[in-house]
Amino acid sequence: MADATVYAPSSAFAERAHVRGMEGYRELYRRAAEKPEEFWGQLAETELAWFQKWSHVFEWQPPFAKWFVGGKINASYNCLDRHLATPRKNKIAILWEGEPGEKRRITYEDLHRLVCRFANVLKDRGLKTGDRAIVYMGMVPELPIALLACARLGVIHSVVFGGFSAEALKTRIQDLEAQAVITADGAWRRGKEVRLKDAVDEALAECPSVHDVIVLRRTGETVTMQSGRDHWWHELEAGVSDECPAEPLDSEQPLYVLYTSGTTGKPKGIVHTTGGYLLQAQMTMKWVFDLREEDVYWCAADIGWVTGHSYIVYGPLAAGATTVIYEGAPDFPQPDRWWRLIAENRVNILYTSPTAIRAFIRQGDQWPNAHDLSSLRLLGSVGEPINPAAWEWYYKTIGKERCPIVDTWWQTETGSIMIAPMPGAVPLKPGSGTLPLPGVVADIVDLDGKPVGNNREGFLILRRPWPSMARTLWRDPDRYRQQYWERVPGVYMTGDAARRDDDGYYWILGRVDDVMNVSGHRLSTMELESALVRHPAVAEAAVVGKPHEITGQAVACFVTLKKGEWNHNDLAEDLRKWVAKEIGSFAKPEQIRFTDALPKTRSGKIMRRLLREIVTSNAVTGDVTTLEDLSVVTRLASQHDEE
Ligand code: 7RM
Repeated sequence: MADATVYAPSSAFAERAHVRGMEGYRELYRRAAEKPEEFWGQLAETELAWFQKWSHVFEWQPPFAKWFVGGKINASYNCLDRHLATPRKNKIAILWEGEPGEKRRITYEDLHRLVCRFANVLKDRGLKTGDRAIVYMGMVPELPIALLACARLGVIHSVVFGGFSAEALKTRIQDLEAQAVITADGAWRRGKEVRLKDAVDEALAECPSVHDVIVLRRTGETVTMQSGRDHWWHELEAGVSDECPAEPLDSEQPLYVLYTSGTTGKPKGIVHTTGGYLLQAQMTMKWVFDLREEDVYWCAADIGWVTGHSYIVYGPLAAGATTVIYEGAPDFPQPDRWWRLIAENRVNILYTSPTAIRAFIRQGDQWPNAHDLSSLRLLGSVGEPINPAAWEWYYKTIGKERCPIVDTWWQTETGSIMIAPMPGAVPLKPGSGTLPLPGVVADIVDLDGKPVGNNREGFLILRRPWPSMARTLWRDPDRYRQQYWERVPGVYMTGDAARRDDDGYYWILGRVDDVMNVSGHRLSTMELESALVRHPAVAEAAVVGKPHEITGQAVACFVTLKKGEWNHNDLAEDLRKWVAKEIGSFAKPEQIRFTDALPKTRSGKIMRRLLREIVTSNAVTGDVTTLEDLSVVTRLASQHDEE
């Protein structure tokens, strides 16, 4: 992998970039490494607006960090108010398109007014600093409006992705002991209504902490409203003022809690605070997306995931960008919806996931090819390692070989991008997140915490605390310590396996539990999957280890195919040989199963844990609340019975 093709920044791109050439990158990196407090302190001063300056930049009682201690700040103020005194006042902040086709263009001034009004609604319901509000909505402008209104008052928000079930919603409301739920009657997805309010009603049967439910009318379908508890957004908003001053909050005031699945059934409530989070979200917008004032920027994630928090809402708005939000499915009404949206709005930056890219590849090039994508100048990838075939397709078919691809490695816990190229500075290698950003001190270690050096696989760790790091797990500091900081004392354990090449580039191999050992050979699921999807018949593949008497583990593959007529028996044999050829005969799959879909989380990550259970015991026992479509698992398990 180390000698993969290298794509240096074009001179046209580099000339206009914020950070130019490797010298530009190295200089920033060196300054952050040598004097981190000075580096971040200076940026906080010049890049953010504070009500009161901090007394010191950083306090570290491992593993608990504080940034900009004593400083007073407000995230909503930084995303809105401070832009109103500049030419950004009339710039489009949110460019929204509903799935049925409605368009809304909301300027910074409009957004400020809408946020103030909704903050007044929250105030009228008695919500105050430190209270918790669950936000369970589709991708409508009122979702970021709700977040920014909470942030204005210091109400801690927790977005629950609109695709989660009532059960998953309930456990999150209970864990957070939320006082309020902000929701909608429903959301549009592939032409059908997702019945959000029904799910809220079901969840709330066992959530005594909730005293208010605020319901946006989006789909207009009938819902039940419980009197005293449930209120329509538009009715509460009717009488309120357009003015609502932003509260000067402590820099360490929790901004949000976002639940993410861990290794146990109980989701972890990742806590992010205000000053440090906002600073690093905003800085990475500039460094990684090379954001320019005139850009139309589109992060196509859902705001229910951390990517949406940092790179649809807080990062872009703090940086004064135009951020695109699309409500619905990528293939509705046709598989060219995204490409149409890019062409019509002259989108300059597109940030999406490998899983979305592979789905587009499967649909065929005719869909993007029918549209003018020449406005694009930068592409981004996030969520999982991007396999070279998907990278090449994204680069050629979408970027027309003009646009750098920034492969961004980070986690819910890190709050912002940690490893990614600065596109005007760092040459790309497909499949690598390249180099750590300023302030990020990464390394690869063995189980004893000893650095493994270059070209060896090991655990990816981060040695130094950074401003946007998670501060703790909601009401569970012990689990926070154990999970991330104890396996190798004093360093942050990411849970990912990785390798660094001789150029210092990081290659993420996937979660630690996605790495298998076959006959003493370490094999990453990523390497195998990547080999499989290079085969012309394969659309997507998921690989897991299956316990094996002799080799320790054997390779089991789940494969979805491109459209066409295939003989499954011949193809399975063909794929076995293919893998043997691509990687080596030790990697030859023992089992290949064809399926019409893979079990994925709602953010598109393949749930290999479930596949492991299926190949091991043919039953699924663990937590499946993060799964998008449960029937996939049922079909896979019953398919085995027939064999
Ligand atoms: C942003 C996000 C985090 C996990 C992480 C990795 C994987 C994310 C990349 C990646 C390889 C990437 N947050 N991951 N980005 N692996 N290359 N560019 O996804 O908390 O939901 O997931 O996702 O395993 O630990 S997350």
